[in-house]
Amino acid sequence: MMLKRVFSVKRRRRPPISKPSDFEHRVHAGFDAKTGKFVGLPPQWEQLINNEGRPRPIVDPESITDTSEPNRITQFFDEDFDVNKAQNQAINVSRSNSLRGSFKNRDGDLPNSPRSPKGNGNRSPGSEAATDNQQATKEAPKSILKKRGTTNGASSRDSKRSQNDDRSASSTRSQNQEQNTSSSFRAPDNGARRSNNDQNSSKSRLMYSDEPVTHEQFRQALKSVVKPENPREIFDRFVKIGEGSTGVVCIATEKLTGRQVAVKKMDLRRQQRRELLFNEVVIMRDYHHPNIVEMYGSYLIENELWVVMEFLEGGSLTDIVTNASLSEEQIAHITKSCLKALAFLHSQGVLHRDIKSDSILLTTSGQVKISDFGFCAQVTQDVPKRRSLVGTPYWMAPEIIARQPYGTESDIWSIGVMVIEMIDGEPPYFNEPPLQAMRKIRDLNPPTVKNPAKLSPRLKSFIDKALIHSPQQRSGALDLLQHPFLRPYNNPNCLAELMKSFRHSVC
Ligand code: 3AM
Repeated sequence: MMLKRVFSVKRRRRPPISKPSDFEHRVHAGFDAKTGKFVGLPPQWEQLINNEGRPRPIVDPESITDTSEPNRITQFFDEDFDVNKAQNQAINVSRSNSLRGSFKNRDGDLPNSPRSPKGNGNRSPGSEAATDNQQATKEAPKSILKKRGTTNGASSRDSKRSQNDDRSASSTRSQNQEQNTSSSFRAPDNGARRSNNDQNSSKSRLMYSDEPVTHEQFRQALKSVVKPENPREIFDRFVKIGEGSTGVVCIATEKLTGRQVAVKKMDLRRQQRRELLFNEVVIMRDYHHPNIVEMYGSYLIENELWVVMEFLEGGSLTDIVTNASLSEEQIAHITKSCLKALAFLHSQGVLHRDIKSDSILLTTSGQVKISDFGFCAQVTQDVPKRRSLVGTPYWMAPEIIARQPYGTESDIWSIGVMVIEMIDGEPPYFNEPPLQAMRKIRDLNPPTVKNPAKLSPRLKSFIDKALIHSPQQRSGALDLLQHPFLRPYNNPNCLAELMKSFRHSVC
């Protein structure tokens, strides 16, 4: 009887679901029974599954760049773009972020670069590629540029993707407001910037590229921001000292001066999002601060981007936190140095997005500098928030994990986690798999150190201030620099003794 009633219930008609359309086969994953491992996974997934060694940063899996040829860079600019609507017209974060400035008008006018701290058109060190820029423009294939009348011209794939993308698009768009109708594929500028009027005009003529961008085209774009020389003629005695998330790092010697430098070599074809390579070059080129690692130049050697920078012989803070016990004075000195760099970057609208002990380098005298700018992003007045999931899981702020718009405060959370690292030797939830840890960061009360009783009230209060769950309530870098935990300590040499035992060793 019951059964009868059940079966007599009229079946609801399923809503019609169309077949998928316009999809791309970007990832082909499989399982290798012999090795017992997954193969073909995007690097960020692989990292989540095989979490061996130091955790690596992840970038929004929704905007993974396929590194096989041909590839697409969807550049997002439309003519008659209305800045006021920008917040609702989302596009791809990495692209907006990293290739911002990779497009210029034919007249050589700069579409963007709001972030040169000098703001006066001065060229900054490492930007000696102006003539090369012109060359790149000539060489860049015109096919990748498409003038676009309205936003409706976007492909359905783009509009679908854009639903999850970063609002920073509007930044890029507004920064790229141009008066010319023609455009060409070019690389970031030499540090000059447009006037505020130009940046804020609500109507603009912008550039758009929706064609596949090949490896070669991408190379050409990158070539136009690097120095034209062959670094092998300038440096020799390359010795590998480590491997980061984007490539290997070597020490080398400058032939002319004998000075030691660090060279980061990044294979363009092996990047989670190759567009982010522009960050390494452009951010370090444009921003100079005593607590930021100095870049001397960048070069393109076949398929590798080489970033040559000052060599910090003390190595990374990770080595120290995992092998030594730091005093509160030393913790304060390191934290203060990082906050000074962040206060500067944040004042320019730059978010680092991967603050952790691995990104902090030291000299043997105990100077502390932030490095690894490969994941940073820009916020502006027009686009005060970012949205992409970018960072290293254990250090990520809850708002990033919760996919809420975030700003400079997310770096402050990571500083709080890094302070815990300096006390406990590892970040909170480090024994959990990354996804589990991220869930806990998002859902639980802010983490604390393993043994809070060991801390001075001032240090405890500092951690509590940095690790406030709500980004609105969290202090900024400048405020935190005034915190009583940091104020009493003013001895820049407090690390010198400890650093004697920490020196880079070659691999
Ligand atoms: O693998 P470890 O931690 O020994 O500290 C960085 C890391 O070393 C080091 O290269 C490795 C991979 O990122 N490194 C990166 N940039 C550096 C620099 N400018 C550097 N070491 C010294 N100076």
